[in-house]
Amino acid sequence: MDYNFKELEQNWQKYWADNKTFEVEIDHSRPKFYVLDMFPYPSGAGLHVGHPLGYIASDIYSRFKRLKGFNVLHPMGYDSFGLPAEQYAIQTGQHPAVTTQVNITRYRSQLNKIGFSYDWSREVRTSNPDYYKWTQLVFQKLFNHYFDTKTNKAASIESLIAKFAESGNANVTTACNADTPDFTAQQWNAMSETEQQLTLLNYRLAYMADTMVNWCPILGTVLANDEVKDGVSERGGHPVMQKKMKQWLLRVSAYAERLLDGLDTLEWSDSLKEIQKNWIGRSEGAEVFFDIKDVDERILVFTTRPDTIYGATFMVLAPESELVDTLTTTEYRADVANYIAQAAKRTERERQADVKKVTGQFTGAYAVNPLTGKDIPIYIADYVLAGYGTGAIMAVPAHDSRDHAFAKHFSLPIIPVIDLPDADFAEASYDAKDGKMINSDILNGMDVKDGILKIIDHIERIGLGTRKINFRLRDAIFSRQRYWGEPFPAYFKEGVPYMVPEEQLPVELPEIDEYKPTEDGQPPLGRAKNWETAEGYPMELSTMPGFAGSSAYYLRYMDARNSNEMFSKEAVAYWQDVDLYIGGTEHAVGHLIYSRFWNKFLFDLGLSVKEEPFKKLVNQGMIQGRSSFVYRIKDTNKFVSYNLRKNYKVTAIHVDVNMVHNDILDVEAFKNWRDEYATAEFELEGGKYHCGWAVEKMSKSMFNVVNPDDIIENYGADTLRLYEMFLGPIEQAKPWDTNGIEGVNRFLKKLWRLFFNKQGEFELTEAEATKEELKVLHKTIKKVNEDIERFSFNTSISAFMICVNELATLKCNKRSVLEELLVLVSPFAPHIAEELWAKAGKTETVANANYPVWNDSYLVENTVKYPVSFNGKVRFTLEMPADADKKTVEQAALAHEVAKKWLDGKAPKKVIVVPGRIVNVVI
Ligand code: ANZ
Repeated sequence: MDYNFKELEQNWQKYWADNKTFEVEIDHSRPKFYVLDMFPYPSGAGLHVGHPLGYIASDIYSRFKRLKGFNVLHPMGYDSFGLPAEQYAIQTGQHPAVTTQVNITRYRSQLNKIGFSYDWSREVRTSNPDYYKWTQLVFQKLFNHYFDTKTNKAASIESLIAKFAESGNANVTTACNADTPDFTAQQWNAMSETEQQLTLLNYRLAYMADTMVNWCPILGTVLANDEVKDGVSERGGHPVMQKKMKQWLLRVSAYAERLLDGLDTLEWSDSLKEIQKNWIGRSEGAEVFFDIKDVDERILVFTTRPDTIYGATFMVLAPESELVDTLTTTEYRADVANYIAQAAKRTERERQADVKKVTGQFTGAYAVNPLTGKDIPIYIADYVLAGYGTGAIMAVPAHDSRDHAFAKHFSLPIIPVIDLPDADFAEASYDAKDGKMINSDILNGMDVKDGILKIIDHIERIGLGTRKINFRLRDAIFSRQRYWGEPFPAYFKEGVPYMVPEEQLPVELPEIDEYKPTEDGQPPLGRAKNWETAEGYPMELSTMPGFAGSSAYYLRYMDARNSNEMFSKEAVAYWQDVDLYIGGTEHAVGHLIYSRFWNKFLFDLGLSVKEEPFKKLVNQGMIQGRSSFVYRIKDTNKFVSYNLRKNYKVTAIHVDVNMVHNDILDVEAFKNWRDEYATAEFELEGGKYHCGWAVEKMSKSMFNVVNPDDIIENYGADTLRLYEMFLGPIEQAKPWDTNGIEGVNRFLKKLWRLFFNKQGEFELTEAEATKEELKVLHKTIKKVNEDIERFSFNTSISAFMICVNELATLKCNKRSVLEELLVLVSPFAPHIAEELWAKAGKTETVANANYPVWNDSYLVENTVKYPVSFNGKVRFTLEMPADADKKTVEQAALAHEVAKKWLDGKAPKKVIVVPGRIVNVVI
C-alpha cells in the first residue's frame, strides 16, 4: 500500500476538527502548559513558507508536552486591525472589514492544511467588537488609574482625588508629567471641574498631552518610532516630519524600573534582554542647575557625569526647549528660528544616529558655570533631545565625544580638569590605565562608577544638584489618525476627555463613506455621522495603534468566549501565563514592551496573576528566499545558461522560483510567463537551462516566494513540517532551498514501509524486540526527548532518519518498537503517525498517547567491535563482550578463520591488544 499523503492528511485534519481533539478545558487533574504563537496580521499576500516556521516549532512542542501529560493550551487568532487593509480600502473603496475577512479565510485554510494542533474554539480577532470591547475596557482602566511611586504600583484615580482634596499635591508620590504645577487642597477644591480634569491628565496612566510626534502627511497619521526608518514611513516610504500634536499617551515610563527588573526572571535570550534593557535605558546621575546671566531663569540639566561640572564650557538646549524663546537675544532670533525649522525635519532617531555632522546655533545668551564662575555660551543643537532628561545639557568637551566635536567645530574651550569645591575632591581624577579614582582620600581606589556615585552624594550635600535616575523609555503615543483600529471609548466636554460609561462598551467603529482624512485634516472618523454621545458631546476621532489589540490577547485566549468579563478568575488562576512564546525578533521592543506593561498594570489590579506574561520566549530565525536568475544577452531576447554567461554581456533577471526545479528552468513555463518571453531563444548546457541563484529576502518583487500550499500539494504537510525544521537551528536565519525536500519525503516513505510486508500488507509482529532493536529505539527516544527540550528540532529529524534506517536494516516490524516510534514521530509528522497508529489497531488518537520513556540499560554498549590488523593492515573485525579481558580477546582473534589464513600455521611474533579498541598481530 502506498503512502497516499493527500488523502490521509485531509482525513486526519477532518478527524481532529470533528472530534475537537485539541480543544481544551480547565482540568485540575493535569498540569497546564500554555504555548503561544505571535498571531499573524492577515495580509493580502497569504502565508509564505517563512511564516509557519515558528508555528511548526511551537506545534511540535505543544504536541510533545501533551504526550507528556500536560493540558496544553495552544490557541491562534488574528491581529486584524492595521494599515494595509486601510490603504487598500482608500484605493478601492472596499471596506477594510471585507478584505480582512477574505484574508482571514485564506490564512485559515492555509493554516489548516499544515495540521496544527490549535484550539480553534478560542480564536480571537482584534477587529471584532466582542474582542476590542476588552481592549477598550483596559484603556478606560488605565485612564482611571495613576502610578504610585511609593507602593510602585497602579492605584485608582479616586484615591488620588481624595488626597488632592485633603492636602493638595505636595506630598503625593506619583509618576506624573514633568510640568505638573504644585497646588494646595484649597486651590484644588476651588478649581472648576474642567480645571480638575485637566490637572488629572498629568497623572492618569492613559492621558492626553501635546507631544512631538512623527507625522506622516501622506499617510495622514502619526507613526511610532519603530514605524519610521531613515526618515520615511516603514510602510510606503513616505516622508515623516516632527510635529506637535495633542495625543493620547500611555504612561509606560512609570513602569520602567519594573520592566527592567522583570527581565531577570525571564528565560529569554541574552540578546533579546539586552535589546529591552537598552530600550528601557536606565541611567543614574544628577540634575544640576545653571544660572543664566542677566536673565531670571535657570537651566536644569541631567548629567551622568556630575564630576565633570568644572569642565562644562558651554550649554546646549534642545531646539524645542521652551527656554529658547526667553533666552535668545534679538541679534540671534532669525538664525535661531531658522535652525529650529531645520531640526523639525529630522526624526529623533536621525538626530541621535548622525554623530558625524555637527550642527548648532548660538542663542546669544550665557549661563554661569557654578564651579568656575565663568560665563559659558548657550547653544541650541539637535543632538540634544527635547524628550530626554531635562532637554538641556552641560557640555563637557573634554569628556564627551559629541560635545568634543561640537567644541572643535565652534572653537569652544576644552578643559580636562575634574574639580569640586571640597578639599577631599579637589584634585580627584582617574587613572586612565585601570579606571580607578586617584588623588582623593575619599575616592582613592574606587571604580569610576562608584566614585561618581560618591560625588553625587557630595553634590547633593553642597546643594549643587540632586540625584536622579533617568529612563530612556518614553510614554507610548497611543493615537493614530486612522480608520481601521479600535475606536477610543472617550468623548470631549469643554475640550477635556471623559470615558463612555462601561456598560456602553464596546464603542463600535462607525461606518464612513471614504477611508481617508477629511478635507480640513481631521482623521477619517471625522467623516462619521452622529459620532457623538447621546448628550451631543463629540467622540474622539483617532483610533488606537496596532499594539493595542496585541497587548493582552494571550489573556483573552484563556477564556475567549466569555461575554461577561475579559476572562474569569478561574481561567486565569489555572492558565496563569504563557510558558512558551514563539515569534519574530521584529517585536523585540514594541509588542514585547507594551504587552509586558499592559500585563503589569492588570497584575496591579489583581486581574492577571503573574507579573510577567511570557516566561520563555524563542525567536525563530527568518527564512530567506532563494532567488533564481536567467541571463539575457544585452539588447536581445536570447538567454544563456548559467555557465555560459561569461561569454556575453548579460543582464541577470529574477525568474519566478516556481518555474525552476533543482536550478533547471522549465523553459516552456518561462515562455508562457510574460508576453515578452514568448519568443525568447535559449542557449542551453547539455540540453538544459541552468539558472543562477542568490539568497535574498523572501518577497514578491524577487519572485522567490514559496507558498506552503504548493509544497503540501506536491509532498504533503508532514514533509513540509519536517523540512522546515530540517533546514537548520530554529533561531538561525536560513535560506529556503527546495533542493533537499525530496530527502525528507523519502524518509517518510521509508518510515511508512517499515509497517508493510513484502506483499504490501500492513503487518506488525508481536514477537519480543531484540536487544539491538531496543537499543535503536531507546537511543532515539533519549535523543529526541532531549533535543525537543533544547528546541533543537533539526537534530531530532536526523535522529529519526538514522533510527528508521537502522530498523529497516534490522528488518524490524515489532509492534512494541514501531508503536513507540510512532508516538515519537507524531509531534513532527502527525498525519502519517495517526494513520499508522490507526492501522495498528488503535482507536484513540495518537495525540492522546503517552510519550515513551527511555531505559538506560538498553543503551549500554555490551559488545565491542575490534578491528584486527596483521602487520598494521586491518583484515577483519571481531565482536567481543565489552568486559572480555586481554587474554580472551587475543585467543578469539587468533582462533578466527581469517587469522588462520594470515598466520599460515606460524606463531605470531607479538600480539598487541588495546582493550575496547584494537588488536594488532605482528607476524
Ligand atoms: C555631562 C557629561 C559629561 C555627560 C561626560 C556625559 C559624558 P545617558 O547615559 O544616555 O543617560 N544628555 C542628557 N540629556 C540629554 C538630552 N536630552 N539629549 C542628548 N543628550 C543628553 O546619557 C546621559 C548624558 O547624555 C548626560 O550626561 C548628558 O551629557 C547627555 F563626560 O552630561 B552628560
